[in-house]
Amino acid sequence: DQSHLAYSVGITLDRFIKLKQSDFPFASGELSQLLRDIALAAKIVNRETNRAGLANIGGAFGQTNVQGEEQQKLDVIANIRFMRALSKGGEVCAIVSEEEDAVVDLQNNSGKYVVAIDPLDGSSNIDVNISIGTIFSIYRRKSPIGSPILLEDIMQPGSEQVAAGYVLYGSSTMLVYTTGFGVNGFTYENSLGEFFLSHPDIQAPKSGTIYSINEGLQLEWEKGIADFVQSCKEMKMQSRYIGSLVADFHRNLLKGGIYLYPSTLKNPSGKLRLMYEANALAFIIEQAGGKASEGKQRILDIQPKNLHQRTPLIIGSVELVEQVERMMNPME
Ligand code: AHM
Ligand code: MG
Repeated sequence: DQSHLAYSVGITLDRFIKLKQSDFPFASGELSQLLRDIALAAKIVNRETNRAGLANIGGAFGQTNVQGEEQQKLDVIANIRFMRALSKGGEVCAIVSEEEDAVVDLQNNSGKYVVAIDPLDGSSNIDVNISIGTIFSIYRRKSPIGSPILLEDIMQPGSEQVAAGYVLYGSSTMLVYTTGFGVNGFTYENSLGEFFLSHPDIQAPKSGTIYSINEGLQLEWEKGIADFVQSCKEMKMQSRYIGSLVADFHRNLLKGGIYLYPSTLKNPSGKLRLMYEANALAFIIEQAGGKASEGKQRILDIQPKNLHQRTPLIIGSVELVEQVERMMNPME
């Protein structure tokens, strides 16, 4: 088994990034450094996540602990850690984060990259010890280096991503990323403090038997979605839904399946955010041979209009996503 071999040979994330640096058209090392900055913040968040129960940092934001220090929720801590890593690193000029209302302009005009990030997704799972994740997208700025950032640097469609990835804080912690040359996964080895290549060149199965959707919202779905889920049941597929996007996505990526967060009556654009949830996973699934759609359109082709805009997300094995698209658009 190839992945086991790579693991036992021990290719660390740092070494892998270095080996792959020549893949980049502008191989000056900044993107490599940026990926390493993200990996470092991920290690810190992993540590905080692991001791969340012990350190009593799973509690509500705003409370103070016995030392009188402000107690912070883990998603706030994660945001601070990633913000710090990205701003100290020097490669980034602006950040869009789920935890920040506005664009964070780092006032670093020499930074080449813009990062969109959900520092800790699946927040409802934090307090109950279920997998959570970090999701990130990296774009090259459009405006000239050395000048102040412009709106066009920020509002780029997902097709412009130069790299994207996620960290899954699960039964193991993993970092999975792409720079547009396939998808590779790394597993964190706690005692060594390193990510090791464990899942080289991940390929999404063309089809699968898993479907993941919040069925509690069934009465709010449009007909195509309801028809698809009914067909999953008729085929006796497996229903699996953690309610933690990274974890649901990761399982389906490896095993074959589909994740859906469709439009509902209450939320016509669904729940998930285009810029820091959907786009990164869409880039990854396409790089792995799968597909991501909002029903009609490719996720990566959506031109964002505002930072926190939502999009329906149908993502996973190519044959299953295409089946949903056909059921949602029966006249075409
Ligand atoms: P969050 O950004 O507030 O954590 O919400 C995103 C999460 C995803 O991880 C998950 O897939 C989805 O919300 C679950 O939503 P629901 O509880 O409506 O099924
Ligand atoms: Mg989120």
